[in-house]
Amino acid sequence: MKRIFTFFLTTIALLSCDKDDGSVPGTVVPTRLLSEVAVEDDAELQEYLKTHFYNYEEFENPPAGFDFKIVIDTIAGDNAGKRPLFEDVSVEEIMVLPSFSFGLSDQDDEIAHKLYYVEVREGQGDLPTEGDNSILRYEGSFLDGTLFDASTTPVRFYLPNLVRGFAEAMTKLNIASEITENGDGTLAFENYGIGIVFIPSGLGYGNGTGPTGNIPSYSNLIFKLDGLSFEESTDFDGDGIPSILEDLNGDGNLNNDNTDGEIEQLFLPNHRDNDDDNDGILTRDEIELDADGNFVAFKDTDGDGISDHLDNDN
Ligand SMILES: [Ca+2]
Ligand SMILES: [Ca+2]
Ligand SMILES: [Ca+2]
Ligand SMILES: [Ca+2]
Repeated sequence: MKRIFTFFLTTIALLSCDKDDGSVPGTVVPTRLLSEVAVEDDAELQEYLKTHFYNYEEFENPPAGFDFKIVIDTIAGDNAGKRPLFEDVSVEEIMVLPSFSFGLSDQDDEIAHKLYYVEVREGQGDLPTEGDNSILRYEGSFLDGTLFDASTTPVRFYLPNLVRGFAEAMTKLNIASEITENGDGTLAFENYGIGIVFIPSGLGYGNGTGPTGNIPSYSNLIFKLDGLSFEESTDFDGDGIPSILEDLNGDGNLNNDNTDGEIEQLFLPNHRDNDDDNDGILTRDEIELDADGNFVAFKDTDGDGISDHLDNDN
């Protein structure tokens, strides 16, 4: 069970649609204690944030023709007086269970991780949830500035398929206030959110090496993000329940809610499962939907406090 789980998580942790076919297989390194790695990662991230700045002056007073791209540089020389990123970041603490997230079977304690992010420009549209399809542009690099992945054209990602730090950052970025068609099939986005996130390895690929094997184990990652649009109430498994409502424990991680995990032989958390309690009745036939098939309410026919679609004896 655990092995399938780990394999699956690794497989779905894809970030890029356009894989580099010349990728080299990842180098296997001995697994380490996440409790130790997390402390080292946070020290490294804090050091980085205290010694680097972004082009905040350009974002505050955009010069003519400014492209609204984030540029990071070290605080030194002519830039000695710049404001460090450390003063700009917001912090979110996220718990990670190493046995679950990375298949580290000997590590069953949740480890606190800090995600650092800056909303460089606030979007004027709505906010996606952790369960939505997000339309975005991104650029991923290591702390030394080396680029490892990017998409300069809009891509659509189902957030639960992504590494946790990336997905969580997207839920901080309001999308565009207006989206128009350019007439050539491409879209123009007005007033979208622009941000940057600094991800410790435990909210990234951990001991893994990324979808194309080009990320060294235990790498801290930086992503520059444009939050362009999202699909509200995305229902990934088509069972009538928006994915975000399948996050039963409400921790923002949709992959750790699996009602029938004990009987099911496959890794199918509820947001990927169209028969959540494995009772042979499809979830969409155990909930209340309107005439258009949109979610209305859960049902509890036998009044035991468990919704029918999660109740395998009802
Ligand atoms: Ca669903
Ligand atoms: Ca959850
Ligand atoms: Ca489901
Ligand atoms: Ca049922």
